[in-house]
Amino acid sequence: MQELRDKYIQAIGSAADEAALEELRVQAVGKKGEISLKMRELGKMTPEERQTAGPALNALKDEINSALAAKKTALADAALDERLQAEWLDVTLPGRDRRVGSIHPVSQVWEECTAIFADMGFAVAEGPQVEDDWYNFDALNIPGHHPARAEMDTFYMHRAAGDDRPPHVLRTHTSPVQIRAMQAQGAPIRVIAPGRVYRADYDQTHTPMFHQVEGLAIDRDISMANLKWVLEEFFSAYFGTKVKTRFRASHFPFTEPSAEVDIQCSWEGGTVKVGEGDDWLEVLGSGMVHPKVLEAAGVDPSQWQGFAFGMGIDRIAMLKYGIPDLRAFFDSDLRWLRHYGFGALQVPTLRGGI
Ligand code: 2NL
Repeated sequence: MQELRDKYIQAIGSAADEAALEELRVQAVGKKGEISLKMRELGKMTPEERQTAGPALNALKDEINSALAAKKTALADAALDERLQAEWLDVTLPGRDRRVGSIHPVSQVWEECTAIFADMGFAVAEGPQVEDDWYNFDALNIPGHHPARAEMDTFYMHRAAGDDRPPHVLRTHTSPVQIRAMQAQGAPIRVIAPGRVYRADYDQTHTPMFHQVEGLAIDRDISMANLKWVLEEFFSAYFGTKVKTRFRASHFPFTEPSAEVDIQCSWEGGTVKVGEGDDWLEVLGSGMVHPKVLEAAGVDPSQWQGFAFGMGIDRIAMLKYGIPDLRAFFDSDLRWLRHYGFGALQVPTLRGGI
């Protein structure tokens, strides 16, 4: 009996895992285990023998059962300790940064302009970026000899060999969109035309593609006073503070009279602040739509009149976000220009050409 006890107590003590422990339990105290068999033999014993062997066997069975239970707990604790060692986690580590996208500042400003003018009753007009030269120039009273029509400034598209119609151009402003809008809906009309425009120019303040928003309001008695109100309302909403404007007489072929518009600003330590101080910053061109332009667009200038203006979205985005170099917006997109074969960009002003 002592031998039996030592054998099992020792084996239980050195069992490597729960499976080994279960095997020992079956061998020792299972239905056909060694101790159970010995208990069955009690029946063959004399009553005296049975009186000592019976309790001894029961005590042995209890001892083995508790050794099994104790070892089982010890194994589980060891397993848990091992996992805690292996699977620890430093919850004080900083989180991993997620890459987040964002809307390009030019797109944000584009949308903001659209929303502000929409509040003043302007609808959005859109049109082609590859234009007929009539819409881009002639309808706007820009004569054939005007410098804007020189190849240095405008991207002309090639015609097929033998086709001698005037070439298409990449629109140099969104004015042709407004000509098309007047043709389509007549007067009265209140639209803005935001969009991409193209000029063969590239330096710190010019990119070959940039963004413009033009505005047009035609009715029976629209005046420059209405223009001034609309622009002051726009700039105050856009910059979030009251902004004064200053009109300077100017000249455009498509407006008469014409004015360049400055907004109030301060210059301190090389930074511009809009809506304060007594300096001025030129931001747009404007005027009363020239009668010839109204006529070209099918609107009777003896019945209707109105104002038009044009400003650079990129420029007012730079002012709002403090971006010093226009190329910051588009440098990464030179692939795009190459893709579309802007051969005309091989002009001396280009950094290295394309
Ligand atoms: C500038 C000049 C301007 C317009 C754009 C316009 C459009 C039509 C008729 C008449 Cl359909 N005018 N647009 C008028 C004056 C100036 O832009 O220097 N923009 C940055």
